[in-house]
Amino acid sequence: MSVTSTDAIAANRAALAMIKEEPFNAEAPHAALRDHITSTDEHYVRSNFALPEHDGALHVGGAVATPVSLTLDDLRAMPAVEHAVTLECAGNGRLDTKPLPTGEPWGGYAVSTAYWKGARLTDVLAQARPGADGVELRCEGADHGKYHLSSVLDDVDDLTFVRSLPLANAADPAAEILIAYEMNGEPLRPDHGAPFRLVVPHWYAVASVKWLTRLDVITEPFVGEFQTGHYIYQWPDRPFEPVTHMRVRARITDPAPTSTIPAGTYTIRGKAWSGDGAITEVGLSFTGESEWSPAVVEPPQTPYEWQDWSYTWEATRGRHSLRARATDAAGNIQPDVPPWNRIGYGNNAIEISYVDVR
Ligand SMILES: Nc1nc2c(c(=O)[nH]1)N[C@H]1C(S)=C(S)[C@@H](COP(=O)(O)O)O[C@H]1N2
Ligand SMILES: [Mo]
Repeated sequence: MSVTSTDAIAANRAALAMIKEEPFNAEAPHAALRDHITSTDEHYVRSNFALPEHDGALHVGGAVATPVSLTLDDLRAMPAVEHAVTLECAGNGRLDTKPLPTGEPWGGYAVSTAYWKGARLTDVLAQARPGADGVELRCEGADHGKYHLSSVLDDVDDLTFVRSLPLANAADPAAEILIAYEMNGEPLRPDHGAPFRLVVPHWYAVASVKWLTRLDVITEPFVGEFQTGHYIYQWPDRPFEPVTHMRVRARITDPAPTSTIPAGTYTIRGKAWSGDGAITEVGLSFTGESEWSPAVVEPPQTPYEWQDWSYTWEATRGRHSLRARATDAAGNIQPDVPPWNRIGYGNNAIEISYVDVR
C-alpha cells in the first residue's frame, strides 16, 4: 500500500527543519508555532525506522472475546470524531539539556497541533470485547529495522515499533483516543502514519503509534524497547519512570529568538500546553530575577490543543532577556533547570530568549 511517490514524499518534507534524512526526522520551522493549527507541511516528523509498507489491515486480538480485522473503509464506516491535538516529542528540547544526552538533537520545535479525524479506539475495542484479565493494549506499527538498544548499548538487527497503553486508559471513552486516518482534512500522509495511526491526546507523542497494524489485549505489562528501554525517565537519583503525559510548557513565538525590534509597544505572543490540564497562568519575566507579570492566556478551545497567550510590552532600547513560565490546572509549574535524565526526555525548562530593542 505505497501509492505515494518519492517525489511527493520529498515535497511534503521541504518546509521542515531536517534533523536526520533517513529515517526522516524534522522539526517544525520556528514560524509554524505562530499558527494555532500547524499545516501538515510544517508538522514535525519523528520516525524511528524507514517508512514501512502497510497491508491495509488492522488486526485486533489477544485476550478478547472476538478478534476482528478492520480495513480503512471499516474504520471510515464507524462514527467519526475530529479533534485538534497538540503532539510533542518527548525528546523535544533535548539540545538544551546539559550534559547533553544521547538521542536526536531536537531544538524546541518537535511540537505541533493538527486536526486529527478517525474512529474512536473505544469503539474498535468494543467490537473485540477485551477479557476481564486484560491489563494493557499492545499497539504495533508496521515499521521495523536495525536499532540501537538503550540498555545493553548494542544494535539489534530487526526490531518493530511496539508500544502499550494501560487498558483502562485505552478503553476509557473520556480519553478520546483516536485511530486517525485524516490529518487537517486530508488522508494521512506516509510520514504521519498512513493509512491510520493512534492519536493519544495529552501523552507525549510516542504513544501515538503510526502505521498501526495490530492491537492486542495483553494480560501482563508489556516489556519492549520503546516502552521499557527508551522513553523512560532514567533519573540519576530516584527510580526510573515511564514517559507518559506532556509536561507543562510555554514557548515564545514573538519576538522570534535573537531578533531586533523597534522601541515602543510590542505584543509578545506564544503558546502553552500541558498533558495534565489546561494552562491557568503564563508569567513573563524580563530579568533573571523571578518577577513574573501575568500574560493574557486564551481559554482552551478544546481539551487537547495548546493555548495562545499574549503580553503587551513597552519595549525600551537595549537588550532584554525574555522568559515565559506556564502553570497548569494541576498546579504544575515549569522549572528553571531541565529535569536531567539519561536519554533527555521531557525537558520543559523555562525558555530563555532575548531581544534587541533599537
Ligand atoms: N510506528 C511508529 N509510531 C510512532 C513512531 C515511530 O517511530 N514508529 N514515533 C513516535 C514518536 S517518538 C513521535 S514523537 C510521534 C511523531 O508523530 P509525527 O511524525 O506524526 O509528528 O510518532 C510516534 N509514533
Ligand atoms: Mo517522540
